[in-house]
Amino acid sequence: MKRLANWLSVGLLAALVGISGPSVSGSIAALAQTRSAWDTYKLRLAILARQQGVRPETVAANVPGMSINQSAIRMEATEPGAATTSTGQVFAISPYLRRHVTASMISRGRANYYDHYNALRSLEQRTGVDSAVLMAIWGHETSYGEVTGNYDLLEALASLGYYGRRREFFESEFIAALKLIDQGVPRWRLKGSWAGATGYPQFMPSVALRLRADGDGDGYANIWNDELDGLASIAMYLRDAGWKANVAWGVPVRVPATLNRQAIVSRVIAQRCPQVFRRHSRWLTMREWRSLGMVPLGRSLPDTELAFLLEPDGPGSTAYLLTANYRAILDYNCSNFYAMSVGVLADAIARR
Ligand SMILES: [Ca+2]
Repeated sequence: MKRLANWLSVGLLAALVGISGPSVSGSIAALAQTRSAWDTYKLRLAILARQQGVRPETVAANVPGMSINQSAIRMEATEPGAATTSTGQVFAISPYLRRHVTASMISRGRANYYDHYNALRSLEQRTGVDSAVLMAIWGHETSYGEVTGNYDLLEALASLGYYGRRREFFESEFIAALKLIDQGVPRWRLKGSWAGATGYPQFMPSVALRLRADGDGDGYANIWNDELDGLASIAMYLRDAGWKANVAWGVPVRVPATLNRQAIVSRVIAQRCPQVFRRHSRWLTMREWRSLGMVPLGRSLPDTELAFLLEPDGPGSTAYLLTANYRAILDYNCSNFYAMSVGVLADAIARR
């Protein structure tokens, strides 16, 4: 307590009363000489938080006592960035599917699906989002609520901001986490992955602030231990990402040997994770795909529906025509393997 009071008296006070500008820079500089760099960084976070409207009580109760989380920093340091994996090499999807669409994932997904069947139906009516896909995302993100992460979110995010490789991103997520506390979420509940994804949907704090939803109608959007709230929040995310009601995420297709792949190359360069989108063909209607000789296997899509081709393992292996809803799943986690695996698991869960 003495340490906290001391800390507050020196620097955090400036943040609490909302001072900014040269006087604060001066106090940071003074702190840097007398205190650890971590203490100085916490002062920076406190000031940023106050500037962005976090309540002073929230800052005072949560920021000064934070410890650095070396484990989160190690994880971030060894994480291959999405951009650096862009080698053009095609990895086979089947081993990934074998790991992620296991018999256990399917049977536990089905059990959850039928446990919540009525609630999921009504959620589907309200949002238009396929509830088997919600279940499959919940399964992929947390193994149906079993693994939601034990990192203290504030400490993990602050440590990653301190480490600095993606400082701006982690600082804004740190402040969003403080805002969740402002909204009444207890600090102890803010646990998650080393990178700051939290709760059943594994939302980053800024996404939790914006999109968490109340699925069971009790007035609270508790994504941490209410399954229906978690599922409803995933539905909100997908709807926000452009989900179209009553359209399948995609269909497996047989590709004719005559297909001219050069003629269907997409010329759009995606802003976000271009190496993922580079593998998608351009959009054509299902009628156009059929006229090129594509044969949907199993269910189909309406003639007027737009779809693009993905051959995850290259020509000659299983191919898929994928819709806007596949893109919504990609928005959740920008990896073709992830989105394919969610789709395949969803189909297995819903199969009667
Ligand atoms: Ca609720």
